[in-house]
Amino acid sequence: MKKRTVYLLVGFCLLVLVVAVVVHSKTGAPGLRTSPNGPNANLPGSANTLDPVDTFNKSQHSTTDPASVWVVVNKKHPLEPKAYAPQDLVAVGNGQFLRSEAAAALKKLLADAAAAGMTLTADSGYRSFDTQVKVYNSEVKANGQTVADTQSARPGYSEHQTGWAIDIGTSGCHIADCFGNTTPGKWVAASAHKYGFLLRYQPSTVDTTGYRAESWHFRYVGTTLSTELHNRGVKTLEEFFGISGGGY
Ligand code: DAL
Ligand code: ZN
Repeated sequence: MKKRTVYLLVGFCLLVLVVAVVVHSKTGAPGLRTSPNGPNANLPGSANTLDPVDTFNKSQHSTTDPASVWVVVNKKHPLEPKAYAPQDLVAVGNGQFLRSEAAAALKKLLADAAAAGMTLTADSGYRSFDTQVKVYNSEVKANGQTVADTQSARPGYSEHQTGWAIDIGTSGCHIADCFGNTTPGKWVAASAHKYGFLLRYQPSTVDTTGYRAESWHFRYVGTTLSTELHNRGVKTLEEFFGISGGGY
C-alpha cells in the first residue's frame, strides 16, 4: 500500500474516533436521561436528581358534581344546582346528619377519641339550602354582611349543604375558636386525615378559601385524598386541584 494511502486511512479512522467521542459525551449513556449534574447522575449508585413523577390521579372524582366526594365548594364555585340536596344522609348523633360514607368515618373518629378519653360532639353537619338561608341571615343581622361573609357561606355556597362537612366541638366549646386550643381539638386536627377529613379553614389559608380560620370545620374527602394532602403538606383543595377561591 502506498504511504499516502496509509496516512489517509489512519487520518480517517482518527476522525471517526473523535466524532464518536464527541457524540457520546453530548448524549450520555444510551437510555439514560442526563441531569444538570452530569451524564452519570442517574447511573445506578449515584444520586437521582430527576423530579419525582406525580402518579396521583386527580381525575378519580369530579370536583364540580355536587354529589362528588371531591367537589370543591367556595365563594367562586357554588353548588350546581344551588338547591342541591344529597340522597344518602345518615344520623351521626346530636340531631346531625352526614352522607353515609362521611358518617361512617366520623363514627370511627368519635369512637377512637372516646377510647382515648376525649369527648367530641357533632355540632353541625348537613345543612339544607333553606337552613343555610337562616344561618347566613342571622350572621348578617348579628355582625353585618362584611363580617358574615368571612365566616358564613351564602346559601348554595356552603360545604355543609353537600353533606360532607361537620363542625366538631367538645364540652364547653362549640363552633368557637377555643376548640383549636383544647386537647380534643388538637387531636382531631392532627388525626383527621387518617379518617378522610381535612381541616378546611386554617389561619394560613384565609386568602385561598375566602374564610377565616375555623378550627372546628372538617370536610370529608376520603382517605386517598386526605392522606395525599397530608403527605404533601397541601392545605387546601383549591391549591391541590388548581381551582380558584377567595372572595365572591
Ligand atoms: N362556616 C362555613 C364557611 C360555612 O358556612 O359553610
Ligand atoms: Zn362548618
